[in-house]
Amino acid sequence: MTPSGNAAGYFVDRHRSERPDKVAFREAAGAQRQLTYGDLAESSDRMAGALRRAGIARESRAAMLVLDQIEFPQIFWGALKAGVVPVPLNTLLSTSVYEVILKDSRATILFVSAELWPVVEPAVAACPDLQRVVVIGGETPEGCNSFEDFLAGAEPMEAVACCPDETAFWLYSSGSTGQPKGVRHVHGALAATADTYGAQVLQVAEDDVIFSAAKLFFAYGLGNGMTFPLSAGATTILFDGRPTPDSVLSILDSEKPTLYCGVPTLYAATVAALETAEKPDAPLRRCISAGEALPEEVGRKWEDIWGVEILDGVGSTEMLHIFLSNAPGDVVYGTSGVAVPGYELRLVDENDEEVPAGGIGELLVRGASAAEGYWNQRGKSRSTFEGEWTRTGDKYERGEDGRFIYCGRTDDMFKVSGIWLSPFELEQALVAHPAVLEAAVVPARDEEGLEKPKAHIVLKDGTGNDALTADLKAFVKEKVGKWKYPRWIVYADDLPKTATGKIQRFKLREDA
Ligand code: 3SK
Repeated sequence: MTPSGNAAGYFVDRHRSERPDKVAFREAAGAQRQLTYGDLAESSDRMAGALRRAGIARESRAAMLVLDQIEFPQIFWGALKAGVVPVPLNTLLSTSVYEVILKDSRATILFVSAELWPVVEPAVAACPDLQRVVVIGGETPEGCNSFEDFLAGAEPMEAVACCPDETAFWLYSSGSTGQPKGVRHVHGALAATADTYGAQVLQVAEDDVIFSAAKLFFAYGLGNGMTFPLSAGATTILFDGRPTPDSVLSILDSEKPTLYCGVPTLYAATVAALETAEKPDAPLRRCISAGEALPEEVGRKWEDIWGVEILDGVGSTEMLHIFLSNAPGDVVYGTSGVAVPGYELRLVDENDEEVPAGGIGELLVRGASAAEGYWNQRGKSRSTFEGEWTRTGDKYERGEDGRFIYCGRTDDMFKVSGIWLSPFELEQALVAHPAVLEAAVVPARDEEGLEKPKAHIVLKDGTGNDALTADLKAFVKEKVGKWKYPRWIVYADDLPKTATGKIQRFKLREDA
């Protein structure tokens, strides 16, 4: 019997007797591999034994550059069982960033999907702490182990006893400004998100089939596709490819998920694709969105198409999952909703004074899933985790009805004619225009050196021209007020984004 402090007991081992033959993970898109709850309990025991046999010490880090495939949960839970700290990495980074992260984390073992080996291989040689590399699938490169060889003959190992406050795993957050930070999460944080957002907002049930377009390496995807379904005994669809409108529609069609977890850009692009593509027959009962605020229009259009509302929410890597969200049956598009049960929220001004209703302030959150801090970044830890409260770096307004309305990152806000302007408000107005797919607004200086809004636009079709520019300016003036309209509009094929879909406005600023 697994000791209760180790999260693997609740999420994995209890299913050994409760539902051993039920499918926990199924790979989409023809891969046809699956893992039952019984398989997961058994193979994660073997993974723990293999890590121990390989001399990977308790509390050392196991980097995971792993696609959404059935090996991911086996490694993650095997590591937790061994007391080793898995560090799932964003699969879309560059060699130089992997080198920074591998060195920073001092990982002693790296698990990597064969498809991703070429990009991390040059970094591996520069990381003296790495003792082993285990490659999943494909040809095993020289000096590495295959996944099968690494596990072969390993004695199953029971989950180590630990305290729920012990570090379980790290996630690297690059935020919207670049520098990666290792966010350290404890065992207890996993159940804290499953019991709050997972059980009370998403309301995952045993007969649900979940598909998260957000990958497992991202905190949002880790909850959606791993801990929430495992907490309920549900089934997750894993997809190792790039989520595009085509791939999402095809998975909705073939895998028939009941819960779909997307991000705004993908919802917007899928709504646009459905103007011509056929809508699949999928038994969706709930859709959620996070990563950035969902444009009102996109939420409405999706709901018109599917007859299912999107619960837009806000979370962070530091809080592990969503703490502010629209609730089922009580959705107001254009707002982020209210505190998720189990979390408390405050808005404060520059002097840390409480902001009165109607004012704009930085959002602070209190809840049991908060990280312990950043690895080796004491200054940033102290300025983010202030006792029980975590600073989010997001600016919000609280409406009369108590709902929170997103205004932008603290760093993205700027003043026009002395009045705070939320780039997000303008972006919302721009994407409501029928020609616009995406928009990002940043400050730029006019000929007098004063900051004014400049919009970067991705069109649904075609190219921009003067007539469209004039039309967009008039459209925004009409929607949000005369002084706020973008003085300049430039057209682009895409916008710079983090791997999780957040627009990197800092890259578009002229002082960038
Ligand atoms: O960006 C978000 O809204 C989010 C949600 C859940 C978990 C993690 C993140 C960053």
